[in-house]
Amino acid sequence: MKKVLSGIQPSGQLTLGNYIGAMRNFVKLQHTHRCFFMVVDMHAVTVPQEPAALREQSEAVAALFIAAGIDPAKSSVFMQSHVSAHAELGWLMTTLSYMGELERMTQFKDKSAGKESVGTGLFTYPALMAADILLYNADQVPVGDDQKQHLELTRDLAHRFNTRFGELFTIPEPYIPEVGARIMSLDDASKKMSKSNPNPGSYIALLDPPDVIRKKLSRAVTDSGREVKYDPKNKPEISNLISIYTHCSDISVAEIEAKYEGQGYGAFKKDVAEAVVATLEPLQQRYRDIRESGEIGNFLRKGAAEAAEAAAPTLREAKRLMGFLLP
Ligand code: ATP
Ligand code: LTN
Repeated sequence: MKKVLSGIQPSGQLTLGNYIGAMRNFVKLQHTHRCFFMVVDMHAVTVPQEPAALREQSEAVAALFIAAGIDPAKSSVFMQSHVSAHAELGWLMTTLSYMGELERMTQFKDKSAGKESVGTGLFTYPALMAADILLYNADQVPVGDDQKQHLELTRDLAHRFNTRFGELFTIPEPYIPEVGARIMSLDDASKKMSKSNPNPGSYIALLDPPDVIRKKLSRAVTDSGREVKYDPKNKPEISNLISIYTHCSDISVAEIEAKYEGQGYGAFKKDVAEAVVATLEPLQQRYRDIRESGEIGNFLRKGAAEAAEAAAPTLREAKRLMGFLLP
């Protein structure tokens, strides 16, 4: 069975962008692949996190994985920090990566722009991400468009290791949705929707109550004109809402365009909001049930044990090939 691994940072409230760009595919792939899904807490601390908030968000993200439809009996769901092999192989990958290639990473450039001091963890972040993926010899990595560059680097590091020390790592492929790989911010369609945006009006959080969702979508910025047409270049705001709509309904992009022909934006925006509410309400109910059940700790322990078992032989072999004396 081919393998899948992905991770989401507990760096804030998960958004509709995380759901459409990544989590939905997690759920889909678990039927055909051996899957590992992590809450990447060690990545989250590459920017400052308040400890109590980090703890709460970590549990919330784990519960949202399950609420979104990931079956912990089928897939391993775990905290990155519970499997120490990530930190260890992460260090080995750091030693294989070059300053120049890490400096080119756009996520690093965006997150460090204008900051007076930038943590070194933010810089070496992609090496840890490479370790996450390579430890399990993942074939496919479901992510949003913004992670493509990190995946390229992972492939380069895997190839570098294999040629320098001996064949070990599978070269992973990104698995990116065709529409919705980059859900944009509701207040500015030139930026991706992001959970760490300080303006909550810029994103739909998966746990936003229905009225908040309606309000945020009614205030979403729209392009001038009144044609509901999927044209990301010339109509980025409306195209973003169309992507959201098609993902939260069974209506195709072409059908949406036909449905609102000659009608302007008003009715369209209302329907988008209702589709989002209908998609998120059952997920929110499952989320509450899971949090109340007190079971999260149990499935995270089980997931970590499975992951540790799968990761251990790869880490050991990587060390052996690099020339470490094995205990
Ligand atoms: P942060 O803002 O804290 O950097 P984020 O919202 O970008 O976080 P991540 O934890 O970095 O979220 O991403 C988790 C997954 O969700 C990744 O696969 C990422 O590509 C995907 N993703 C994040 N934002 C979007 C988006 N706006 N559209 C589509 N996919 C997204
Ligand atoms: N860098 C990713 C999160 C992440 C990840 C991973 C995704 C960490 N490790 C391994 C896929 C596979 C992000 O910022 N979205």
